[in-house]
Amino acid sequence: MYRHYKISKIAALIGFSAALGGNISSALAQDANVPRTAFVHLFEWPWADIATECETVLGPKGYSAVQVSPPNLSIDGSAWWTRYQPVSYEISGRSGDRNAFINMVQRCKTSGVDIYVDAVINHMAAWNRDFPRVPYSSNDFNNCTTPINYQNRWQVQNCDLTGLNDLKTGSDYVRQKIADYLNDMTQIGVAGFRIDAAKHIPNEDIAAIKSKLTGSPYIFQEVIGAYGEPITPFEYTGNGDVTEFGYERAIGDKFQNGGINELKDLKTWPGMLPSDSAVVFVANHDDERHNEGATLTHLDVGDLYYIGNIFMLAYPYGYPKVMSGYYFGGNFDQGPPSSGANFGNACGFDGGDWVCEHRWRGIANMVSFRNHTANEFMLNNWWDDGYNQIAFGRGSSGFVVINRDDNKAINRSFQTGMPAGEYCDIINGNYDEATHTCSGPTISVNAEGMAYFTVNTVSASAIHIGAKIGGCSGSECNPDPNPITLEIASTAVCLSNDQSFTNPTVYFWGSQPSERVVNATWPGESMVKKGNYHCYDLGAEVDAINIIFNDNGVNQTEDLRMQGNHCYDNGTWKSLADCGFNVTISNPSLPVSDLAKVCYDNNQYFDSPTIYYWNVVTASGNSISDAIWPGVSLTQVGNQYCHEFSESIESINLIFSNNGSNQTSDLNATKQATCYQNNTWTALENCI
Ligand code: ARE
Ligand code: CA
Repeated sequence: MYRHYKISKIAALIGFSAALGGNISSALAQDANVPRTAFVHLFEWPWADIATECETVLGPKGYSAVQVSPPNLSIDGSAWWTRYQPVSYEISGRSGDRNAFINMVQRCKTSGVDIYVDAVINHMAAWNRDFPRVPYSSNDFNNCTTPINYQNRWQVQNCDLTGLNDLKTGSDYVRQKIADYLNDMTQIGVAGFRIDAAKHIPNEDIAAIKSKLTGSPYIFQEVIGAYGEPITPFEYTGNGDVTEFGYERAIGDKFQNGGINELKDLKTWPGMLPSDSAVVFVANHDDERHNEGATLTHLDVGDLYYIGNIFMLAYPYGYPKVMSGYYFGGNFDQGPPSSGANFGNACGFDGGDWVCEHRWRGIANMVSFRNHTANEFMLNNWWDDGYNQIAFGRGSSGFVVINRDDNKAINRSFQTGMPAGEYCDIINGNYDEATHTCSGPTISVNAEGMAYFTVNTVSASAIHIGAKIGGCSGSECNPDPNPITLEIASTAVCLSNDQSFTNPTVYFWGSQPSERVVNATWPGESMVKKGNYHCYDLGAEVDAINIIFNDNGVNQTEDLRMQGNHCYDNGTWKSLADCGFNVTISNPSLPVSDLAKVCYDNNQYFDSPTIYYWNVVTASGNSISDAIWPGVSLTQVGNQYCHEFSESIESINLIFSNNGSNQTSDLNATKQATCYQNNTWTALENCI
């Protein structure tokens, strides 16, 4: 839903070409009909510098937006982090004054680029609790100064974060002051907000602030998901997008330590946010300083960081943010260079102090790749060498080859899925949109979609439909939203249309575990058209099931057995993802197994959720003895807290409590409904 908003932003850009001033070569400009789907964090950049950058680089290269550093008044000091210590909501600070800020917002907008403000609203500066310029006084703050234990939900949200005065975001006065600040930004033309330290604000407080906002700004929340912590990123998706730190960690691990082939299914790894709720990044301003080693950053030797960014921009998951900072020579506190990259200083590749990752050719051009492939938000034609060499397609719109190997070049042909023609290798050359020519090497795709790539160690090649030599023509320029970008439940079974059935029908029987799915009656259930496939949702996860596809009782396939892979494509079983579907799993981390799991959403926010049970009736008749009060502690699984019994249960009496205090009333679960969510029992599969 949020992704949709960003893509529909194109409407707002009509007239963009006409609005291009004399200082931009329209040859470079991205077509106004192409969506903008990736943004950049210009960390600590001055407003005047950002305005110029929008006009000369970001607009033409197709960036959607810039995340800017907190614009409001903060404590004095040269360290970068002073800006995370607000003293007022007036716009004033190191990057410039209010007028310069307004000027930037307008000029960026004219260039097709939005501004997202980093909104520091969880706290004020670490000094006395008196901020007359808002005004806030001691009454407007929470009163917990003990260091935060991240295992304790209450402390995370109510205690001072490293000494920063924690605002009472539960109070209407505070919420209104924050909303007034954000509305002032919106009125200036700011299009979105990063909610800093969102984990430290209860999600309902953010919702309450959001309800006071004018317009419909884009919102993404900084919530660092961490194993074992009670507060999860999932809690915040109702308010807007959320940062997916699991993605940053995965990229850091696989690109640094090897095994990037394992990133193929990254978007479905347990615990990952749904794609349309996730903001993804290779590094952020905190981790490039403090998490070097685990995070891929510009400090990495060689081009790992470069190709990691190329992967991010090619891989169909989340809303990518390119980090763009400055060199700090090991001094983690060091503030920014005293002049901007366009005003006296320069980018690193020109000998300056700003890193300017967003201008690196392969990164800047991959933004265009992502934009031009947005209609086909899918992954196909995957290839890997089993370790550090990968290649994949984005429908018929783009293809990328990434070589992370230190010793071995790639020299081979790939099925690209793309229309025949000559394409600019946008990692190694620039495409000129006006003349449809390429400044570097080209790749030729033959009539069968095959193309030969030579890719050296730790480098990449990429081609896309928007960078075809001579220009693309007709529908190939704008392929229909690929059918296979359709969402599908992980419990569905799909059939390709090569059978030419008029009324595709699926007959099924003998599910394992038995009883998970009731046998169909011949000829079975009719299947619904999904792009090039027909699908039927079995409604439950099965380990295996027998299947016959038929034409409403007429032509039929032989007896098939579906086990693991759910898409019957041209005579072979493939995964739904390999058929290109965007697979939705209600909660990827809640595996359905024969073992009975009882789960609780902990909507009472217990610190130590515990289950006490008695009268357990098992399917086998074996007895399970009653728990001893207050029972056993629950284990966090995704958004739920669960207890797994050693065997299937039929029914059970239980009480959830906070390790003995604040207990629920006596509850009873049945085998059909073992998840207690929003105070009602539901099937485990329905729990989110
Ligand atoms: C500075 C000094 C401190 C001093 C404090 C008050 O460095 O020594 O105590 O001022 O005087 C940034 C800097 C901080 C800086 C702060 C204010 O990083 O060093 O403190 O500005 O000037 C947690 C939060 C997460 C937060 C990270 C850094 O959950 O929200 O810590 N990230 C954002 C920004 C930061 C910013 C702030 C919040 C504050 O991105 O740049 O701080 O506005 C586990 C947990 C995480 C936790 C992480 C680190 O992984 O799961 O939740 O992140 O540990 O503690
Ligand atoms: Ca708080």
